Amino acid sequence: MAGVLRVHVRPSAFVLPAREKRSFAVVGHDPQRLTSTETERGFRCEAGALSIDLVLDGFSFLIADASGRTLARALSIDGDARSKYPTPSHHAAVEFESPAGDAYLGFGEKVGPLDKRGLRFSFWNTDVMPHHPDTDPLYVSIPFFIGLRDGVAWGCFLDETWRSDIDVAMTEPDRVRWLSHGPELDLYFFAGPTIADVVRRYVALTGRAPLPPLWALGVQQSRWGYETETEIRGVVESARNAGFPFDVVYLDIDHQDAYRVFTVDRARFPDVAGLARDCAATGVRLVPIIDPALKLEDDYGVYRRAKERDLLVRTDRGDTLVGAVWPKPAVFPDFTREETRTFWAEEQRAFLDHGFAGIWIDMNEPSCFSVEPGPGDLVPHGLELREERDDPKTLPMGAMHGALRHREVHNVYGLCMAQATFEGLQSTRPDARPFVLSRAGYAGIQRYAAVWTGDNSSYWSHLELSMAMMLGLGLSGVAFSGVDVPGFLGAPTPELAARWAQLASFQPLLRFHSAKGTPYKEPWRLPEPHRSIARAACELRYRLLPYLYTCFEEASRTGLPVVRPLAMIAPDDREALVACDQLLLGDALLVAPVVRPGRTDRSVYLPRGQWLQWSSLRETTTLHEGGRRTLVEAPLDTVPVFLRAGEAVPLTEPALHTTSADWPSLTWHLHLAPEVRGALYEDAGDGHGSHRRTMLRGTYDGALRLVRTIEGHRASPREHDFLQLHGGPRPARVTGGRLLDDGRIALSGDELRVEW
Ligand code: MIG
Repeated sequence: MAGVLRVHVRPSAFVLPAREKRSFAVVGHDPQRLTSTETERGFRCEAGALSIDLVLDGFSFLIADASGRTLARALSIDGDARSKYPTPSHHAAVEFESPAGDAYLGFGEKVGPLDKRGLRFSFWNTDVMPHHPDTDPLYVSIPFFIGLRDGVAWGCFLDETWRSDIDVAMTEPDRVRWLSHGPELDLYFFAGPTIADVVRRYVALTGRAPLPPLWALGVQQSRWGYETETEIRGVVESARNAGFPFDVVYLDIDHQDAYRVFTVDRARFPDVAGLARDCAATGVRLVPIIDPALKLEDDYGVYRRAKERDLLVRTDRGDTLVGAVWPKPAVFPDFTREETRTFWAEEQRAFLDHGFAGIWIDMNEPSCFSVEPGPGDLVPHGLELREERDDPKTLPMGAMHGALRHREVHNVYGLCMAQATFEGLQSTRPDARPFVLSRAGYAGIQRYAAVWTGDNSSYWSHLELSMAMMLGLGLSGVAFSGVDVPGFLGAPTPELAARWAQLASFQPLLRFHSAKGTPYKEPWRLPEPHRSIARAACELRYRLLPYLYTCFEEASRTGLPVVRPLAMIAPDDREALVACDQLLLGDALLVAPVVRPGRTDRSVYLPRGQWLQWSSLRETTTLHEGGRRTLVEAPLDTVPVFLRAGEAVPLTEPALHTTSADWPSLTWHLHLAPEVRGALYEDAGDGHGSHRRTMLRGTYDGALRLVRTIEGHRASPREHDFLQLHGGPRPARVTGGRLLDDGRIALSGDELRVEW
């Protein structure tokens, strides 16, 4: 692929024989033709937009782009391998030069600010509850980062599923050191020059996210645990009675019969199919949780069949590994094998017949509370398998997935389970788009699932942190992400819950979720005025869906994230880089929610250009010149939002739930500027049928000339789109449309001219 260069190094090749590489992440690498020439100290290879200069004494290399600009300089590669029973121990590391001022973004699901310089992280999927603003590692591992030097971006992906540790100029201020616990380094470098270029290339390599069904972008309601069918009916009824729009209710582990996955407890849920039907009648879908571990019990069919077909993870000795999670004792399907994924899809098929719309997968790091008879005993002669870096909450490092050790495939267990779940949904219902929500993942997880950031807490600090986390995920290919609103653990004040709902309406995945033992956190249970504020936030979400859905369609085509850091439009602006308590939604909207208690104003950094204040998407008010900080009013019922100059954002009317993405009513909100543009993608909201893409393009120089082009064969359900102009006086004359009393223009043709 042009602009992508793979460097595969085996520093310990003299000890370990080469194995054929099986990548779990890479789906789209077509190697470029390399031309190589000798240089004084080594040789130089050129491929597409990138070149690499290798220095052979001591081994280092330099990556440059087509214009000769140095992107990365690897100062050293080192490695070590020793044979040690039962697996050899090894490591391989690369060290990059890191001049002061270089920034590092991405890294998948990580805490901390957007720029991770000065921090240190590990890639090792981990179930942590509770986690804190400095907890690392968490559930998802995406060993990828974007380097930023003087506004020019490059990318680096270490496609190693082993644990790896990266020191981002923390220990040594001018070095980035990345150490994998595997024997080799399979590195991909990506050319910029923009952040978007790097993300697009990374996503082309690791796979695009499919467009989710529209309903998955609606409000989702969850709690561990709604324990009975009656309770779920009550949830739906009280939400509807309180006028709260929503699309999804989740069933957490309490729906299962004694924690046997793919079963339903008949005493507490006597008629799930009936429940699903009744929910559907009010526009609500059911999404149950599925954990990977199977209860070891001979009369449990799923276990029996998995065992008979030899699909379970084994111990080092070769017998079935037995652990304990919610089901005790429990065994673990080996999702790294295709036959296990096929088996899973078959088991899931019957379960889906209850009328479930999607699947939520949890505990797939995998989480394992304890192992029988104890990891130390798994190895004969008292040899210890546990290592210093061992993780007590997962499988033993030496456990076997086919011929591979757990320590090598641990990080892809969740990805492979997501693949099984996704492909199962796809084969069961070829006419529907799958929706899978996963807790764990590895690079490429976007192909199969949305990701939520696990067990956060109802703290203001977690509300603030959620933005940098979603931004990091988005830059790492995961556009569809969300955090539990208003925090899984703990008890939010009504103020925190209201503020959280305000940010959440702009989150790619909007799910209310809370933990057993915490107070009920459904937004309609809030006292006034917080309840109305939360309801307004949910309504805003439904108004926003035409724009949001268009952003998702773009993400599925290009890989660009839905929520984006300011750095994407202002890569050489330090202030924009550090402002990660605010975000961009697509190209057009900047959202700066209040994330501190008691505040009724908000300091916002606006990048260069003009921004029209459009708080809570109500009226547009002040026009702000960017490139500086501004203090704006943000009383409790207000979330500061800004519309970027020249952008047109399509909105619809609030609704109680989604239906299709053929919006019955649609208004474009355009911020007048010399060049204007807007986009809208519409289709049935699910399935693989026809679509219609509307593009607005135009100029404004006292008069506005706007051209609308439509692509795709889908007919529009509307007679008119409306256009609302912002940032100018009331128009005097309109051709190609009709000026209405409320100041909007009903568009009648594909060419519009407005004069003042
Ligand atoms: O050990 O299924 O992160 O969202 O509600 C806890 C119960 C297991 C952890 C998930 C959380 C879910 C909970 N699960």
